[in-house]
Amino acid sequence: MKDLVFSGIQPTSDLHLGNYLGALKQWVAIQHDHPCLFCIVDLHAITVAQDPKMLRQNILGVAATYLAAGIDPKRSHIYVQSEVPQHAELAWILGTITKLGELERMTQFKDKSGKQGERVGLGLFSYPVLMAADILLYGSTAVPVGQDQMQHLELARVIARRFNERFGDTFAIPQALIQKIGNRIMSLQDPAKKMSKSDPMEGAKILLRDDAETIRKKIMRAVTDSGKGISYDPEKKPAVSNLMTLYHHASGKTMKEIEKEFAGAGYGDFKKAVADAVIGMLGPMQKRMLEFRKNPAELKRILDAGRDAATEQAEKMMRTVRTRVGLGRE
Ligand code: AQP
Repeated sequence: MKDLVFSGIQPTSDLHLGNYLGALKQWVAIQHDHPCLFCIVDLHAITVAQDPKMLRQNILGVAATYLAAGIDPKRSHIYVQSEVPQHAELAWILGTITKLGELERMTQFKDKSGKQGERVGLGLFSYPVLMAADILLYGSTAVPVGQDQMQHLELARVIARRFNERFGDTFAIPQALIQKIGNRIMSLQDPAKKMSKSDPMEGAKILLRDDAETIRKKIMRAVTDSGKGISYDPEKKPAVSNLMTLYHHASGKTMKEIEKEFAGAGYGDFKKAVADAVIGMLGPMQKRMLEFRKNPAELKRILDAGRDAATEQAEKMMRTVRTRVGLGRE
């Protein structure tokens, strides 16, 4: 049987190149061989304070980005998480079998709660339980993720097994789909940190909507490593290796080919080539993004259809879950 694929992105702001290379690009390829659900995870987004008006705009922006990147709504369902309330219902149930210690170990919680201090909410703590619910609700067996989400996916597997042992075989155990190169695109200003939507440093990330001039400026100003030479070594040359990863994805060339192409070249020439390639890769997508944003009726039709299809599948699973757990009445 073909794997059912589930994945999602938080509409916390405009998406960046890390989201594209670590998630969207993979999704576009996968959808040709697998049934897919691609969610805009707005319930996850509110685990960090959001401006309500901006959140609504970002939801539509992310939907338009999915489509512009090449997600085909005839093949895959695109929908908004909060419009399928079964996600939150299952998260509550799974929360009752998740241990506090398991959640305390999550690095994303430690990172994000550190930034929020006393204001840190319960939602941020239980974020991985909602993510487990997202995946298990549809019996998804394959979840494309970047490196940063691997720990959460591992916890989803633990929770699924625990539920199955306690209440009978209900959930498929999901596997991560992780690509070799590009699963962790790093900040252009600090190659020790991943490129992240919430990074306040503008130059750290390339937004998918950045114009050619902005992309060029950000890449030309990207930090490089000490020493010379363009060689792929994420340990010793993390900044250059990160730029090589962008070039690899944008040009389709292997790391060996890139090293050969720039043998003896300086960082300046290399960065120019990276900028040209990234601009070339994003250009057509940006045009499509604008077209979808200008056509709200089409966007609405796609999201409505996605919501209806997802709800039907989710409710089927929830009927089984409620019965197994003994909730409600017969
Ligand atoms: N830097 C990255 N490199 C590769 N993949 C990445 N992803 C995110 N950053 C990178 C992948 O994008 C998908 C969606 O992520 P998300 O928006 O749900 O949450 P996130 O991982 O927390 O993304 P950000 O950009 O860092 O957002 P903020 O700053 O809001 O937390 C996931 O598949 C993720 O792996």
